[in-house]
Amino acid sequence: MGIVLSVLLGSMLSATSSMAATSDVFILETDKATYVRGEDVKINFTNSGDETIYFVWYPPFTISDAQGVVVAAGELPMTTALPPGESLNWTWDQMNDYLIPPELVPAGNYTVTVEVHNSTWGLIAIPSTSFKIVPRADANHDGYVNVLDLGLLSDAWLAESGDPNYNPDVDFNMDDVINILDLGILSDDWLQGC
Ligand SMILES: [Ca+2]
Ligand SMILES: [Ca+2]
Repeated sequence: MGIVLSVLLGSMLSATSSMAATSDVFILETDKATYVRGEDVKINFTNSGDETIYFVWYPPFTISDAQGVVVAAGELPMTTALPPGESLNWTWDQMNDYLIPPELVPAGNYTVTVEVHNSTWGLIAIPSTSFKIVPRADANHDGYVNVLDLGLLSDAWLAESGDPNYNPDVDFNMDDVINILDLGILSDDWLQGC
C-alpha cells in the first residue's frame, strides 16, 4: 500500500513538474506592451529548455486580432528546428499580409502565437502573448481619432517648434512643424479607436 501510494505520488509529482517545465522552457515576448500605429513590433521567441523543438508550420509566428482573425504570419530563416538556447526574432511592420494590397492593421488588441512541436511532430505547446496598437494621431489621448484631434491640429496649423501655438501632441511625425504631413497621418488614422 505504501509502495503504491509512493509510486502514485511520484507519478503525480513528475506530471506536475513536467507541466511546469513545459510552460517554463519557452519565452515568447514583444519588446513593448503598447505600440503606436505603424511602429515596428519586435517579437522574440527563445527555446530555454534542453530539447530541440520543431515547427510544423512555416513560418511559425501568427498574429491574430481581438476576434481571433489571423492578420499576419512571420517571415523567418529557412529552418524548422530550434536547438536549446537559440532564439527566433521577427519584426512585424503591422501590415495585414492577407489583404491585397496589404494594409496597416487598425488600432486594437493583438496576440502573437507560436505552435511548438517535438521531434515526432507532436504539438507540445502554443505559447502566446498579447499587445496593443494605439492610433498615432490621437492628440488628446482619449483612444479615438476624431474631430477633437482635428481641432487640435487646426489650432497649431503651420506652427513650428518654439511658436506659442506649436503643440507637440499634433506633431505626429515629430519634425518640429505642424503641416500637411501631420494632417496626412491624421487622415490615415481617421476614426481609429480601441
Ligand atoms: Ca483623440
Ligand atoms: Ca510634423
